[in-house]
Amino acid sequence: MKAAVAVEDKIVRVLGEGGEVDASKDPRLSDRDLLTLYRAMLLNRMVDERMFRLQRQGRIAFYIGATGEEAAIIGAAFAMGEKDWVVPCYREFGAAYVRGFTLRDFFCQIFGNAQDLTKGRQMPVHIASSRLHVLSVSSPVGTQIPHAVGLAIAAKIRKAKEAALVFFGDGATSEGDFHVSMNFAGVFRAPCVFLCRNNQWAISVPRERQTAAPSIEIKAKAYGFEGVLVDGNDVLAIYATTKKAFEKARSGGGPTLIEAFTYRLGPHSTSDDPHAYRGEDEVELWKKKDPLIRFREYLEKRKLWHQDRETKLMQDLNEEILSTLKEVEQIPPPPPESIFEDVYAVMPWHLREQRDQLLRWLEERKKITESY
Ligand SMILES: Cc1ncc(C[n+]2csc(CCOP(=O)(O)OP(=O)(O)O)c2C)c(N)n1
Ligand SMILES: [Mg+2]
Repeated sequence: MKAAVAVEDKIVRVLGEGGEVDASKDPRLSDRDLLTLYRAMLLNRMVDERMFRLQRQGRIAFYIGATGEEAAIIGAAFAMGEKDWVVPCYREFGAAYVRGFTLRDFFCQIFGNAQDLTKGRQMPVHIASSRLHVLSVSSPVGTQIPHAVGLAIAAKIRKAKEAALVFFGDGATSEGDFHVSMNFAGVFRAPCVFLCRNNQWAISVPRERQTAAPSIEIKAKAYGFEGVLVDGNDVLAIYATTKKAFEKARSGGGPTLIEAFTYRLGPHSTSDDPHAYRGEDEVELWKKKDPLIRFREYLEKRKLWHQDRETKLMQDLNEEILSTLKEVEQIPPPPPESIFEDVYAVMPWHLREQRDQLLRWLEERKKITESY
């Protein structure tokens, strides 16, 4: 209970739970930007639903989504500049999407096919794009945090006006990587924005078991910089806070820790059944705070949205998802010999030998199968 009181006292919020706006904190995005944000959030939600179904049908191996956390992910990425870096955990497809990572690229990666930018060498959902300044997804908890600080320090050395945004969960704050990164960033004033998606759970471990502190953002104080607690289901509050943190980082003001107070509405991943460790009543309570509903209510109040537009957008997105899937599912896997590429600029003799051996074996196997 104590933690809940502390949260309500300091939380940054622009949109009330009924979608009413606090005009003094409104970041005043254009109508077009508001609708872009809503579209991205809804797409993210619908992709999650479709991918869970595909995994249950055995068409993909694994999926991990962002349901309930779309505002924290998409709102933060929307506040970045083109040259800034996003260093994702594993729920941040939406962040990559608003930077230009396409649905098609995402699906190619999940299927690990010949057009997957990561060439079928990564687990599903582990996207990366050097062109869009999206670092490779890190699954080992917290390992991406030092990478982000490194990027930020490198930008500072180059005197580039770039900053890094790193996403991680509440569970990651128990890792050493979190603490050394925060300390280093504080001492060297790294232009880095730390965004902790406090979704209340680290698989089956509740937030209370990660820290005895009343909040996560409070930890920034010990490292000598600012921490901000934000309503993670309020896309405008996340956008405004992240934008401010970026402006500060780029102008030499150092890092910020943003705690996005939110909730994972779905299972941890397709490999998880949350009924084993949390009650439905808690989930029902958070469903009422769904970031998509709150944002839609705001858009309706601004006369930018209504039920007909919602129905039409859902139909359009569904068609886009299904037609992209249909096309991507036809693409063959990468050629097996591609596993020997990309490590050396010039392939050394022993890899050439192994590659040729594999090709000969594949050719023989083909002949045997054809003779049946
Ligand atoms: C070092 C390490 N330990 C354990 C795991 C298994 N694991 C994967 S995700 C996860 C929970 C992470 O929780 P949190 O940081 O809160 O992120 P969330 O999944 O809630 O977004 C764990 C324990 C891992 N991937 N890496
Ligand atoms: Mg978590």
